[in-house]
Amino acid sequence: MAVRADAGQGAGAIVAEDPTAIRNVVLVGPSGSGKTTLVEALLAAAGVIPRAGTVGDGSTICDHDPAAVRQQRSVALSVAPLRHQNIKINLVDTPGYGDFVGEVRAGLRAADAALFVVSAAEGADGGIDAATITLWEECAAVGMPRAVVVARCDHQRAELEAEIDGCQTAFGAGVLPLYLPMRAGGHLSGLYGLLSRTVGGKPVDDAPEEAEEARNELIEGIIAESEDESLMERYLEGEEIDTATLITDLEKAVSRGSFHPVVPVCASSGTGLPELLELIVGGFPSPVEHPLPPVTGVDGAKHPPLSADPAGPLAAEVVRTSADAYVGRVSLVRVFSGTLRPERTVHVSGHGWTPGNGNGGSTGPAAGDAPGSTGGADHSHDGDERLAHVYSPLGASLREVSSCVAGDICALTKLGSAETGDTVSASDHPLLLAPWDLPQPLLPVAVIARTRGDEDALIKTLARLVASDPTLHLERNQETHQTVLWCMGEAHADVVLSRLRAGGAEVDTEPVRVAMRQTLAKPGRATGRHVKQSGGHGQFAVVHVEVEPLPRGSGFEFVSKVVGGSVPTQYIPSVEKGVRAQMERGLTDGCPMVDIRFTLVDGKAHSVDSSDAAFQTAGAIALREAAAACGAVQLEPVDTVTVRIPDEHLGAVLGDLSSRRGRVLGTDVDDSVTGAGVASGRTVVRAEVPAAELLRYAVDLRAMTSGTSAFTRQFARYDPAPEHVRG
Ligand SMILES: Nc1nc2c(ncn2[C@@H]2O[C@H](COP(=O)(O)OP(=O)(O)OP(=O)(O)O)[C@@H](O)[C@H]2O)c(=O)[nH]1
Ligand SMILES: [Mg+2]
Repeated sequence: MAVRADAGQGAGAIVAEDPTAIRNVVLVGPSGSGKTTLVEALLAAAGVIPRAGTVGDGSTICDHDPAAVRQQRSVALSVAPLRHQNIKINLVDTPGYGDFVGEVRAGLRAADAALFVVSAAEGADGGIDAATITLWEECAAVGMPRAVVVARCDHQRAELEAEIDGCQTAFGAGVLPLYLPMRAGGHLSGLYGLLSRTVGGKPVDDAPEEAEEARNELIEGIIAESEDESLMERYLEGEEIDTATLITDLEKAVSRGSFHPVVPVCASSGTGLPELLELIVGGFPSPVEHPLPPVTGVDGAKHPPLSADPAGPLAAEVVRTSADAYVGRVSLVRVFSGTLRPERTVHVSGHGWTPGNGNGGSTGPAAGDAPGSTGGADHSHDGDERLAHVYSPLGASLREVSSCVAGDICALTKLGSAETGDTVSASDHPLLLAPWDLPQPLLPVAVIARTRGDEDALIKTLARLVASDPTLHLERNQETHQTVLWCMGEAHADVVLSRLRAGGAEVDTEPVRVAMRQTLAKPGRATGRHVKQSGGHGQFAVVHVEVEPLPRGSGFEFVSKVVGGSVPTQYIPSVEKGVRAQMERGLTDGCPMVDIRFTLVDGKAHSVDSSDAAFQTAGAIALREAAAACGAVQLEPVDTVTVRIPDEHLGAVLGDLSSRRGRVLGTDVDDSVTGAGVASGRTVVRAEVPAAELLRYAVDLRAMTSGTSAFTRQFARYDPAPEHVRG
């Protein structure tokens, strides 16, 4: 028995005993295409739930997060298993909205095959956006098996034939329908199987007109992909190839990722659901056939590749972390190798990701350059933890199981240090799985605790959120004194804020401030005089200085031209120290000074009253006096921005960059996917843009290009700020 229903505490939980009896399927596609509703319909059809809930009233298994209910769309990946023909199918629902692409990446990692769900309600193109096409291409690059589901077929605008054509145009080679829609009274009544020439296993006399032509096309497609080369010859000689052979070859081609069936479904009537389940069980690969991520020892030492073997070394990966009010931290885990059992000690290793690292997006200079920004929590951890129970997840509900074999997905609770992306392995055989690619969050949101009492809750909840969501970066800016959350977009920010509030922290947002700098407007001279000699031990230090602004990026230069000991040698470093401290503090508004040469030319000392402290103060005063005499110039950070966009948006993007005071450095063909110099229909624009103008660029660029663009940013330098942006 490969799959069984667990009795006892985990009543109803579906348990796979063998990886070959598992299919992990991720549902991806544009927001609103019907993924969550489809999962619900499949669960109801398989008897996992008594009836399907709806996204509209927030009663689905997958959209259980309060933010998902409020936003009426999925905001996180969710796992729901069902059993069909003695196979455990783990459906991994993902959000289609662009902000949550991190969840899609995790879902792809957890699964062995992908269902691209497009909507018949969107007209002939199924609402297939550029992001979905890019995802398709990425899956193609790694040979991920894929099929296309045309959902929402009950919609009155549904034009299924045009829709199927639209999918072929959008996704390209290898996309072919296995079924044609049958209609009764204008509604989808069933699917005509092109290979079997049946509807629901029964022959019909009213086959769709175009069925034979489509059948031939399908057969030729299958034969072209067949590993049996004699098949093509036999077919061309007129031999009727038997259906069983064709189905076997078709399933092999689907499993290899070279053939992509299109299946229309209607969640409300259930049409297409049995066909879809059959495709998943028969055509999609089991975890045994899916390549596993590379693995090393925790110190990076070489390790032989893993296989989906329940008896192999334990290697599992946290694909999602969430918090449950009752059980605390819940880690959703895909087991790649070995078997997870309750009440064992396991090893949990992180990747040492530090949020903010490599993130070009910083209010000030990029991380590394920025004295003001710190990465936030330290994510490097590596240690043993005790497992309590192992659960089978069904959306938010957890059912206890006695084990979870290689290839399956389960939930673990109370793994205190486990974060999304971490590897869980055996404590006596610790391993580290190579991390997956994650997008950079580029929308800064500054948060502030409403009261002092909320501060503790804010800090604690933030640490937890950052650990669970690798697309959320935390920056504590020491210069602007702001806590900045870097989010993927406004919908992501909304989820983050609602989770912060649910964690007990009353938080408000405030405008994000950009860390400015100052320099001197022109060269000049000044005197720093610190003399206090009325009673007791006095203080005496006088310095005469020359100052001048330096080119951008020069930093600070201190020169001494003192002759004849007018400032005693031991106090010259004191002057420098005082000047440096004043530069860091800034003049009045805490804005540090940069790019200045400070030359000490002369001064006076007193044999008793002069001291290190007195000369530090005199140096600081000299700088303040110099700034008062020469005037100060506000400098703002400027970033180098790289934007990748479809050519048709080039004009709009360039116009918008110039309205952001941007300076375009150049435009080029974006050949990052097509290869050097190969036209791609996309352009890459490089520009320099003041950071203050980029605060909402993530949102605005997406709106301007309908989500088809991407950008990165990297601190370049400071430039004089125009009057209206000066703080
Ligand atoms: N009539 C009808 N409505 C559907 C069907 N499938 C989905 N819908 C509706 O379409 C809307 C979007 O469906 P969802 O299931 O939330 O779509 P999704 O793909 O999960 O969207 P995201 O979570 O944002 O990616 C909801 O209002 C559903 O009720 C269907 O087969 N028939
Ligand atoms: Mg959804």
